[in-house]
Amino acid sequence: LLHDLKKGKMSKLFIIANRLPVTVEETAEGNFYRQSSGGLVSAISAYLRLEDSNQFTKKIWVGVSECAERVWASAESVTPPEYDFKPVFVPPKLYEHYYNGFSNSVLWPLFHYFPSFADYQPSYFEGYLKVNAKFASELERILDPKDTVWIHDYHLLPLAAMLRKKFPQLTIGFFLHIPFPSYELFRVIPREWQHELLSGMLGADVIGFHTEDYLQHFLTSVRKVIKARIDHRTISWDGRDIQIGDFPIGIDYNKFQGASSDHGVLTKRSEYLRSKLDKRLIFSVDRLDYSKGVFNRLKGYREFLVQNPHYKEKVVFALVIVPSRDTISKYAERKKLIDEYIGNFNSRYGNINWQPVIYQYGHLSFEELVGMYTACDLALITPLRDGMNLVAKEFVASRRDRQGVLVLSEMAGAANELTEALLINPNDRKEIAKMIKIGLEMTPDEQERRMTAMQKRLQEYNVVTWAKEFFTALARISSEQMKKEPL
Ligand code: GDG
Repeated sequence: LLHDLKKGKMSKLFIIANRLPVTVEETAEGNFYRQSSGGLVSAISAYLRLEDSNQFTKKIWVGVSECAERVWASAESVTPPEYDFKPVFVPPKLYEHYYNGFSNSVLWPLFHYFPSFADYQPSYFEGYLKVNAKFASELERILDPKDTVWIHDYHLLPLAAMLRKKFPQLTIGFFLHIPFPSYELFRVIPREWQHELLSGMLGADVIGFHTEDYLQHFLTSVRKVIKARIDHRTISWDGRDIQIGDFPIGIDYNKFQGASSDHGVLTKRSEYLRSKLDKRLIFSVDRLDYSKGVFNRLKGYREFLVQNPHYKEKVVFALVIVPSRDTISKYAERKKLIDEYIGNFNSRYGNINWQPVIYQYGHLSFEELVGMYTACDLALITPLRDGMNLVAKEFVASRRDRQGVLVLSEMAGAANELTEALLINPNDRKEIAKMIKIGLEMTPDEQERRMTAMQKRLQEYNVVTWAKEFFTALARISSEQMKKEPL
């Protein structure tokens, strides 16, 4: 009790992520906040809307603003948000080095096992540290030592240690949304940087990963690079104990189950069902990213058509690619290659009446997304590497009819939980082809059996369970830490 009193119950929660969950839209009527989408934003906003997060006196999301300070200041809120925003303004050149540079041209490719795509420019790393220091100095002005800070993702690996220096008592959690790679990959980063990144993460009290494998890889790197003492899931470093845990991120299950009977979703669903006529429908949606395995997917589908010519004109593959990071050359090049590949595919395998691939390069509205999840016969999700993959979980949660088949790459974190999916190796196009056929021919009873098992798991371990488990671990360690301090 004394420790509770000492810490006080009036704690604010700071969510710290690269981007804010809103963008400011400039219109003739004025500037308005608009909610943005993406894996991290969907998960954290779902938690912040819930009762459980009201244990904090205030909830503040801190992230880089996509617009200039002047535009931000002139924006009006359309719907009152459940939490506050604290924008961090970063000059464009510096942001370029931090975001397109170190975050997405070093850490992202390396952590997704694309070492040849990494570009180790010292200026990128300098920019990365500078932006992290900028976050730290902005936070120092508004933080109280009894607050709780939850830092997210690979853009902010050094931040926990920067904050720890200023606030030794602060409760800090860190969660990594992408894989942590094997030490053999991590060690290719210049040694000094390795040390800075790992010791940066160790500034937190709890460090969370999606899977046990990522956690083990991290421990190996800490053992080799930092030489800290490790006892099972506790690291002792710099006079403190740090807890490591696997917390597979969940989704807002009820939102997706409920959405399948929304008027807007049902309208979209019937539109899609009408336009596919008597054809079977395969669906996929992801950001334009080399880690998502779009070519492997298309090659697997082509193999399926070659091996099963009687499916020609009886199946269509709706492939949606959402623009992402298009100012990075590796991403822009990929867009061109995909366009060409699909053009060739359709002209060689299709005819005047039928296109085997329907391709959209653009964002779907929520109604279109769930309309597609519920109209398709099969979701084809084939990343080469993926921290978790929320699309797979959302597809399963949307299927109130308990029909539909999920073909999922075993390289996605989600494969650990969605074991009733048809799991494939994304490099094995013959296996992809085989599973498409098995999936399209699966009996309704078998589809229902698999869907029911997966839905039960997703309903039990949803986004709230995920956040609660993380906060429970954080509360436990911060109270233990406090017991050690003199009263
Ligand atoms: C990172 C990790 C990890 C996508 N397209 C549209 C749309 N989305 C929404 C989906 C889903 C989210 O964006 C994508 O989440 P993913 O998990 O599939 O992928 P990343 O963006 O790479 O997320 C990933 C995640 O963080 C969470 O930890 O699972 O491994 O890479 O929610 O629904 N939403 C709408 N239209 C679209 O066109 N409305």
